[in-house]
Amino acid sequence: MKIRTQVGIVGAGPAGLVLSHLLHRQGIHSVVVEGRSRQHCEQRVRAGVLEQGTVDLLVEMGLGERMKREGLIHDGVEIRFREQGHRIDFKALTGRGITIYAQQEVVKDLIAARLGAEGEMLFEAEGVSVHDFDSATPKIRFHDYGEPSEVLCDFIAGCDGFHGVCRPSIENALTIYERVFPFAWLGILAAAPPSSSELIYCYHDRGFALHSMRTPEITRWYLQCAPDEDLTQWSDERIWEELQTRLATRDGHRLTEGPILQKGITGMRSFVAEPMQSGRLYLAGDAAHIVPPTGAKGLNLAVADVRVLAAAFTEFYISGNRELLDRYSETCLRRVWLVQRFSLWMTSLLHRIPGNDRFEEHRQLADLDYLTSSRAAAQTFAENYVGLPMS
Ligand code: RFL
Ligand code: PHB
Repeated sequence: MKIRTQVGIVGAGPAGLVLSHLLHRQGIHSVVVEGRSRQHCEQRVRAGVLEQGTVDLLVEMGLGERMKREGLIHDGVEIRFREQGHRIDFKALTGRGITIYAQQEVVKDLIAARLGAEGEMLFEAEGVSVHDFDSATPKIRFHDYGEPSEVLCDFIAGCDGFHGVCRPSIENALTIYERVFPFAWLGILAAAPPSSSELIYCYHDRGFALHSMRTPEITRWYLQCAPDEDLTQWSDERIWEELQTRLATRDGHRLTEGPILQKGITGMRSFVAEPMQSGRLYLAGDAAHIVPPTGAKGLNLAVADVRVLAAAFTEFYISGNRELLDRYSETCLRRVWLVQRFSLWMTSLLHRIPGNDRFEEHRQLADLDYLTSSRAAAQTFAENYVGLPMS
């Protein structure tokens, strides 16, 4: 099988799907090649926090209907430490808020929209590889249910996440900046209503904890743990006990518990590949950069990349002008590093860092004290959390 398209996209995560749909709306043809099944892509439990800019773009793309109905709008978050909560009021500080809507729901909406527009998506592609991106006809090769197949394109968008094949294919052209953290997150989904109307980021002697949610019936929780934590050692009872301990408040308020539906461990890493392009191959989203999840930025950053990339492809196909394409990496990396900075700051503010001495702990508590008592500090935090403007 041979397919000809304008933009060949590897990966049907948020980056690949948003790009494909943005291009479609500009009359640019694309084909998405995805290694996993549609069902797998639609059920992967990951992000939950959408910045206002991400929501606005999805609405503009005609994808807002279910998100507006089912998404939960939050005007602030709580920062909890020393058993006391402090609210940061995003609305008052920035005029903006965040929306809680699960990543897999965004992916479901995007796949439905692509299918509705007769978009070509090839799921369960095996042995995907990318070729000839230094020539005018790059190719994506794979096996489609056993049949050797090829997508011939003008450009390739590598939207295949951190473990994909696109970034390694241009490894020699890249400089890698990386930091791996000596802790991880144990995340659960529980059939229990939220214990508070907003997210709670909590610093505790025993480690970081986070209260989040998906719907009025489903909560999402995270606990700082060791990177090599053995999940089998974490019974449901132990998880709830640990959450109750770390999130305890002076007034004795208890969290609402419920059956645990899903458990997983997420490693923590900061990673940037520079530049985000080589020849006619462009990297976007987790394929190019990873942030630790503390700032809730990964998906939002992936969407910001492909917004820039779609505009650059549009400019090229309208006028033949490659200026925006040539500047793609430079344009994206400015935001990438600003978001790296914020995610790293939030991570080091809220986690127990192995090896830290008492001095460092006091400094961390002073940082938290300042954040929750100074309007200027809270405003800086809020401005970054709700999302920096798209420049
Ligand atoms: P994805 O979502 O990883 O999609 C990549 C797609 O490429 C496919 N693929 C391949 N296809 C073909 N051939 C190959 N060789 C391939 N290799 C991979 C994969 O199957 C997949 O379908 O990358 P993308 O699109 O760049 O999107 C990035 C986001 O998924 C990620 O940044 C976020 O989930 C990060 N993240 C969060 N981001 C937020 O903005 N807000 C949050 O609240 C938030 N919370 C989180 C998170 C990530 C987490 N984990 C599990 C890492 C919470 C967690 C726990
Ligand atoms: C989530 O709801 O999954 C979530 C919320 C906030 C974060 C990370 C993940 O910082």
